[in-house]
Amino acid sequence: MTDTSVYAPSAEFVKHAHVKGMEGYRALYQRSLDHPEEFWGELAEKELFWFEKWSSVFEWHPPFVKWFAGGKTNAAYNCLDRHLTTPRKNKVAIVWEGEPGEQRLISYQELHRLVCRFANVLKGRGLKTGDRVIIYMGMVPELPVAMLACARLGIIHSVIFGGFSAEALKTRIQDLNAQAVVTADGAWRRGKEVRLKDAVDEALEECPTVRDVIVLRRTASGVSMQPGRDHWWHDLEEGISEQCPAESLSSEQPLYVLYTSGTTGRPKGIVHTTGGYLLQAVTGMKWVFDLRDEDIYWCAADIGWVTGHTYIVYGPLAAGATTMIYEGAPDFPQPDRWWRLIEKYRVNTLYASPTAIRAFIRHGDQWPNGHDLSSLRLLGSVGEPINPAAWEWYHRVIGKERCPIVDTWWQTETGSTMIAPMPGAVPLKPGSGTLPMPGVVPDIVDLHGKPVAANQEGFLIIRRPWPGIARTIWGDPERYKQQYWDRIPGVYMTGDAARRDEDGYYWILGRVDDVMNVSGHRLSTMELESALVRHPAVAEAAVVGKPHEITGQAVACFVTLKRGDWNHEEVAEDLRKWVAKEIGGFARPEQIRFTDALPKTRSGKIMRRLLREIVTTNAVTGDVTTLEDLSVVTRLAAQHEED
Ligand code: 7RM
Repeated sequence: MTDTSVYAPSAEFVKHAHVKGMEGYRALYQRSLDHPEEFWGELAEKELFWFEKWSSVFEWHPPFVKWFAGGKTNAAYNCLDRHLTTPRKNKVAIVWEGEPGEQRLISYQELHRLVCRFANVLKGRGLKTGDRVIIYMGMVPELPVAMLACARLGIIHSVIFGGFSAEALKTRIQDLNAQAVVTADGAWRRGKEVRLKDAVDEALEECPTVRDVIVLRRTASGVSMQPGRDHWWHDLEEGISEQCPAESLSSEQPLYVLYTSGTTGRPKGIVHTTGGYLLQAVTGMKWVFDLRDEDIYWCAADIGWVTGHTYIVYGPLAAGATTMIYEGAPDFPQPDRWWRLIEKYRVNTLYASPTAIRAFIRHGDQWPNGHDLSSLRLLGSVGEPINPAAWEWYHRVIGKERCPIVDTWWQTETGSTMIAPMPGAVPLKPGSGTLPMPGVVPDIVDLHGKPVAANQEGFLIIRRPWPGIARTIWGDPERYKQQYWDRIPGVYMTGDAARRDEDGYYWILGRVDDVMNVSGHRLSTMELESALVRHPAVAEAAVVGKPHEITGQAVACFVTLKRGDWNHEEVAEDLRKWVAKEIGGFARPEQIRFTDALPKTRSGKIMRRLLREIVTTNAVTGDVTTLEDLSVVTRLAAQHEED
């Protein structure tokens, strides 16, 4: 799978970069390992505002860690107030475009005003430091306003992606015993309304701890309001004070809880705290996104998952950036919406997922080619391994072979990017997240924790705690310990398989349970999927292992074809030959299933666990609350019965 092509940063890019050349990267990295306290301590002083200085940089009592203990700070103060004494006060903080086409440009000063007003609304409902507020909204500016208002008061927020069902919402509210819900009447998605308030009403039938529901009017389509419990956002803001000092909070004050799927059916509430999280978020803006003050920076993720938290809200705002938010679907009203946005706002940095990129490949090059994308200077990828074909397309068609692509490996639990290139320093290899970020000490080990040789596959672990690491799982520290720290004692288990090449570059092979063994050959689903999508007829593919009497596992493929008139039997036969040619006869798929969509999480990850269940038992059990479109699974299962 190693692509031998290497893309060194251009002289032009290096000239303006924050970190220049490999010497620049190596010096930073080495210092972060040799003198971690000085390294992070100096950065914390330089990059963040503190009401009171910390007494220790970190305290490590495995598996629990504290960063900047004794220090007092506030995430909202860092994202807003401190910019108001600088020329950034009139800079655009948020560029927003609604799906129907409205535009808002919100300056730092204005965002500060909006956050103070809403923080006073929360205070007025009796909410205080340590309380939990659920935020269930679409991608409107009031979503970050609500997050920052909570942060201002030390209220722990939990953003639930607006596409989640009432059922998923309910279990999360219950897990947190939340006191309030902030929502909207609805959200726009592909020209249709997502009825958010209806889902809240349904969820709250079994959530006795929720006293207040605050409802933003977005779609004005009419919702039911329960007297005493439900309030319109604009009513509560009437006559409200615009003064609201930021609370001086412990560096270790929980900032938010974000739910993520685990291997069991029960989602995990990942807890992030304030000082360390924010420090790594803000430093990554320079190191990975090479942020300049004049940039229009766009992370096209949803705020409902960690990429949006760190790289739409906290990182960019703490860094004083202009962060763009687009409310709706990428293909609405036409598949060129993203390219239109880039042209219109002269976007400089685009950070997106491979799954989005593959969807655009499927729509065809005419959509991006119809727009001026020359403002772009940096591209990013996150969420899953990017297959070489998608990398190449992104580089050529979107970046015009001019923009470095930062492939960033990280997790909800890590808080910010962990393995990622500094684009003015580290030569790129398509498909590799390249090298570790400062303070990050990864390794690749076998089941007993023993490091494996170069190019050998193994478990990706992290040896030392870093500032932004999740501190625990909400209400379940024991699960945190077992899940991440006990399997190989004393190290953080990422759950990913990877290998490190002779240059020290990391290649992520996918989740550990996505690695198959066919006739004693280790095969990664990624490797197979990558081979399949190189075939001219294939748009997207997911591969899972199907239990097999003789070979242990057999390769089962779910394939989405590009538009066209295909003879499925012929294509299937062709694909078998193709895979045999690309990888080897042993990898030849036993089963190929065509489908017009793959089951995905809301953040765009293919849910191979479900596909595995389909090929194994023909039924789907376990947690499906993170699925984007449940009907996809039902259709696949039904199709199986027909076979
Ligand atoms: C940021 C995010 C985490 C899992 C992780 C990996 C996979 C994420 C990459 C990647 C290869 C990447 N958080 N993953 N980024 N694999 N290359 N650049 O996605 O908690 O939702 O997912 O995603 O398997 O463990 S997450």
